[in-house]
Amino acid sequence: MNNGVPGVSGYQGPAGGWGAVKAVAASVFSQKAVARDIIAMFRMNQVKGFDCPGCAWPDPGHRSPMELCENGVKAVSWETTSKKASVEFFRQHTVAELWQYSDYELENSGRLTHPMKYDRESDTWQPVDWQVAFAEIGARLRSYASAQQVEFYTSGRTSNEAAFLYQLFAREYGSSNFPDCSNMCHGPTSVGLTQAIGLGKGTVELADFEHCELVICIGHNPGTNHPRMLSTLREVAQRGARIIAINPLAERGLERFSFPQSPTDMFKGHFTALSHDYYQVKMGGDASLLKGVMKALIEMDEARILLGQEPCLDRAFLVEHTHGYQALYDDLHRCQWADLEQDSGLTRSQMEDLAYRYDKSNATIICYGLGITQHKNGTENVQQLINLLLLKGNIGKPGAGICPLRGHSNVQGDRSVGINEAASEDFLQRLEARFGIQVSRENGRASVESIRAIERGEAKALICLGGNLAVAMPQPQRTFEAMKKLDLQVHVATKLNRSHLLMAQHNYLLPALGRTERDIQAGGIQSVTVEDAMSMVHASCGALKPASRWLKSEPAIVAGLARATLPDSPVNWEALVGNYDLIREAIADVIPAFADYNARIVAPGGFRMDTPASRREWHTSTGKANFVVSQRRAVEREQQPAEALVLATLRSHDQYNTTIYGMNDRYRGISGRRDVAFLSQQEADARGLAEGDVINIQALDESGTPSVDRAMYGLTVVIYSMAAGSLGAYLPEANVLLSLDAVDSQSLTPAYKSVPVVIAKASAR
Ligand SMILES: Nc1nc2c(c(=O)[nH]1)N[C@H]1C(S)=C(S)[C@@H](COP(=O)(O)OP(=O)(O)OC[C@H]3O[C@@H](n4cnc5c(=O)[nH]c(N)nc54)[C@H](O)[C@@H]3O)O[C@H]1N2
Ligand SMILES: Nc1nc2c(c(=O)[nH]1)N[C@H]1C(S)=C(S)[C@@H](COP(=O)(O)OP(=O)(O)OC[C@H]3O[C@@H](n4cnc5c(=O)[nH]c(N)nc54)[C@H](O)[C@@H]3O)O[C@H]1N2
Ligand SMILES: [Mo]
Repeated sequence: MNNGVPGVSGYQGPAGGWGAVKAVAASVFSQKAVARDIIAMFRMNQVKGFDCPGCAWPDPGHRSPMELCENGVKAVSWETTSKKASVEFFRQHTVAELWQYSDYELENSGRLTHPMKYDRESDTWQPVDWQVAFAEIGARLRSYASAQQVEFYTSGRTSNEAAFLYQLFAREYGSSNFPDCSNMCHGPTSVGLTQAIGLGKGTVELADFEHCELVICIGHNPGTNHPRMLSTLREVAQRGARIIAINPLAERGLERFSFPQSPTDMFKGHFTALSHDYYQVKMGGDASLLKGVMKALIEMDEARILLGQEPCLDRAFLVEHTHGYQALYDDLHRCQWADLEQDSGLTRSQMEDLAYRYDKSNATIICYGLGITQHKNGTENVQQLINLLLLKGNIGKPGAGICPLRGHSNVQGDRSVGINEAASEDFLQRLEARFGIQVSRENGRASVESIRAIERGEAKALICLGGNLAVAMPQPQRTFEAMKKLDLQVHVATKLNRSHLLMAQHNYLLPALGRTERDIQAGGIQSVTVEDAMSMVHASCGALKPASRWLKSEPAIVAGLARATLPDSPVNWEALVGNYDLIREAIADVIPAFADYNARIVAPGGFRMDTPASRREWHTSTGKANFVVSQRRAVEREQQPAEALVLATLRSHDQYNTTIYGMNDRYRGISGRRDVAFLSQQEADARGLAEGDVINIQALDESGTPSVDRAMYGLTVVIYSMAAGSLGAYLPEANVLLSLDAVDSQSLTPAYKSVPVVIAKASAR
């Protein structure tokens, strides 16, 4: 609705459609990337091209002539931009000046072109020779009392080859600290699925979507974050299978979709209705909702048995393949409907409807994202999804299974090749044997622990292979201050961001080739490999001329750092970087799942990593798939005052994590601004608020007391179709409301989607 509030107009169209085409053109135009982009787009996600840096959704086997999507184009045009953050640019702007730029302006200054070193006296970044930078960083790294004082961060765009070399370097040096962006999104997936089914990844492949009868989309927003998934959902819907969405917000990408590559959709205004049922669960209410659905399913099962009808549960599967059913049954029996209703914000009859729909399907896929994982009970949430699937034997059969929607395009691959702060003994032994080195057996630190160690002064140095760690973490008030205490900070990056402006004693900014760019080493042109969210590993080969002749590839930068830090290293870093086939051979030697790596990536589409749970092989403590009982009621509502809301931090349609492409959020009807808070009509009415009113938000501490420090001022209320009890605001701006101590107790993933807050109308200004 348009209430005359500037930039808030609502959105009536389907996802995709002409809006997507217009946004594509605008993005390419604003980055002045036209000619280069056209070639790049055609190569993206085509058999011989490069992998789209946008998201981890897999490529269809049957490729459309141009497998691209709006947000993939934004990611590519943002990388292939002709804008440059050149030596001249840095000469003209002090770091203090750059700090005043918005996150959008920082990245919009363009590609980094030259290795830089911070000069404190002039407060500027100054060019430095690569070899000098390597030698100085190496000398500093050798100067620390313990290698465990150094943190090695990875952001998930890094290829398997770069990530493998990176962890090899860090481990040979003596560190096991691998904070990783997966700690911030799918930590609960790695931990929860491993305990439950013995595989920390999804079990489905793309072909399963051709056979499923029901897809449940819970806690993810594919229209923005995995737009190519909409074509898959469209096919599912057109084939007559059902799609159920569970999300506090009405997200357009889950409701209806007009396929930009279908002439009928585009010219006749057709769209496909995607979800058939939409359940607006309260933020943080999923575990209770899922318990309610399971309770209803079991009650229905018992009634059917009494009536001599076909039961709901797959008993043969339960007996042969699962462990812990009785404990789950007892727990569900004890649960009170009133509690489940209060915590989930849905009625008993809605949960029963869901159970009924679920029961009718013979093959169900559950897709989920950060709405499930980024909570204090994220791991338990993931396990409730598995419980639900197990009850009807929905794992390890065609058209069924669990499908976590991973984040960065290679976040899953980075984990597979050894970015792991608690690596297995088997892996470490093989690594030692292969390279003739010795590595630490100490468990290292994940992201939140790294920041805390930096804050305490225990960690002295931070190396970042990509990303924007300081901005991506909760509570910048603490994180930013911590970073400035470091002795050494090294950022390997393509674009300037705020993490690069938090000055330690010694700072280096090393520019890397992007995925679209040609990578030529001693052995000729190189390709890298990545693993998508469905465990398919495939090659990616950049074709474009690099943004500057000073750029180095990530593997070359890692090898340069390693050689300078470890002059006596027995690893032949130079040979590995000269020919990435040799890196892949080494990966195959160390990790059996990568056997015949080089041969297998030649096949069109690559190969699938082994996923034992998909064939009902359970590598768990019990040898079976484990039911896990969720122990807590909804996230801490009891301790909080009645007027508290649960805030989730949201991505707009125009951003990639901390990279802000533009100020619009088209599918939520917002244009030209980001200073908004989404609220339901019901909560607004209860507080006497109307759309356009300006509010302040205060986070609540554990005891329910409003925090003075964790507060945000002057946000404009947008009335949105969303669950009561919930509030939405954009990341990273709303990170000031988060706490570095509010994390999932098992995986330590920050609770970015459940911050207890109170709101108040701002006094007239
Ligand atoms: N264009 C684009 N693509 C991206 C990214 C990007 O920023 N931009 N980021 C990439 C990365 S790193 C990741 S991890 C993925 C993230 O992809 P998603 O998992 O889709 O992440 P989010 O956009 O944070 O939002 C998740 C959804 O969860 C809902 N939600 C919030 N709280 C709850 C809750 O308590 N319960 C339920 N059921 N739902 C809830 C929100 O309304 C929102 O629709 O996308 C990747 N792809
Ligand atoms: N409040 C809140 N905070 C969140 C989240 C949330 O939902 N809510 N989500 C979290 C999630 S899921 C994630 S994954 C993290 C993201 O955390 P990060 O991965 O650390 O952050 P990004 O914003 O993806 O990183 C962007 C930077 O990566 C660099 N870059 C881009 N491409 C390349 C490349 O090819 N090579 C190299 N070396 N560098 C490159 C550029 O310099 C760019 O500035 O944020 C987390 N933060
Ligand atoms: Mo992520």
